[in-house]
Amino acid sequence: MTKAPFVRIPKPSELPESEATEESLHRNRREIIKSLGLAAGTSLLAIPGASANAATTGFPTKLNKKYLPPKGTKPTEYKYITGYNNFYEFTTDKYEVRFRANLGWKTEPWTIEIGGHVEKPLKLDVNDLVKEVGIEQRVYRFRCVEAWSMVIPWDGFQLSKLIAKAKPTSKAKYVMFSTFKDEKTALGFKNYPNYDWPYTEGLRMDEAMHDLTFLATGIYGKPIPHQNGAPIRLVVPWKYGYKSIKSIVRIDFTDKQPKTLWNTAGPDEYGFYSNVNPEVDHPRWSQARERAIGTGGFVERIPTLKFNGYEKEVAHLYKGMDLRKFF
Ligand SMILES: Nc1nc2c(c(=O)[nH]1)N[C@H]1C(S)=C(S)[C@@H](COP(=O)(O)O)O[C@H]1N2
Ligand SMILES: [Mo]
Repeated sequence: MTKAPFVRIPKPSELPESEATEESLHRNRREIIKSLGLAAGTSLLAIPGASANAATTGFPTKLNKKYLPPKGTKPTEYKYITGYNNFYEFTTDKYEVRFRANLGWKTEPWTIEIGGHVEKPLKLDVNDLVKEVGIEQRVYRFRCVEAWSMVIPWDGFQLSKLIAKAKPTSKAKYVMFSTFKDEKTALGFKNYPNYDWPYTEGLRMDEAMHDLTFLATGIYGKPIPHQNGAPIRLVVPWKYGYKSIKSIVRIDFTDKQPKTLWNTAGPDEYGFYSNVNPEVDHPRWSQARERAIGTGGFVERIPTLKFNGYEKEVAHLYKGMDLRKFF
């Protein structure tokens, strides 16, 4: 079967400390930090080639004060968010992704097709979509199933806005998302043939309509770098990171629970729901704690929270479900 992601504690020396600094990113981080009333952080380093394209519309964004950094946290530095990535279409090496995803891959223009149980199938240019719905900034926790976490200032818009445009019919019970599958762009399709490409993910309709469910086109007020899923990716902050599918090319409304890449690869290890839950361990490791990337020197182990800290907002969606069974 497929190889599951390995857990590896990164060393500070492995991070992109030596890249050239970029003044605009510094300014941007200072502004965010100021507007949040936080202490000034360390330097922000640019990634070569990042954001050469992507959805460039809608910036600068304004922070939505309803979605500030969760209590006791501050945003993870840009260099960690954009330097330590999971994007298996390119490579399973988290430090390599940012290089491999910036070797000529074009993400602008970019079209998303919307189909399945909708009144009328759509083809949308991402920049046109952003012009229509607008984007804002929100700071969310992000928790990978491999037990590491970050706090990320995303720019984007609520998925519910796109769903309203797509006009799903009453048959639509789930939403399925798909990433590109272009073998000329990325080596993962050939290098990891055991995965059921393209990468797909899914949500139940009420999860997709939830206020917190977000489509991101930016990070820290800049177009989203390739390695983070340019030009548009899902962000579902109360679920394990693999639900937050990158570089979306298709969205389909379905009447059945859609097939997902990780659930197909390991049904006993990666559930469809995948709500963050410190009480339900992964079969091969504990989910009770997580490594908060970029804190405490570099990595600090902190307790994992139920629904990744969003219990109040989302627990009602799962009333009556045994969350140990529907992991
Ligand atoms: N298309 C696609 N989306 C993906 C992945 C991937 O490999 N391919 N990895 C997932 C996993 S396991 C995680 S933890 C997050 C990582 O997002 P980040 O690199 O922006 O932190 O993206 C998710 N979305
Ligand atoms: Mo992940």
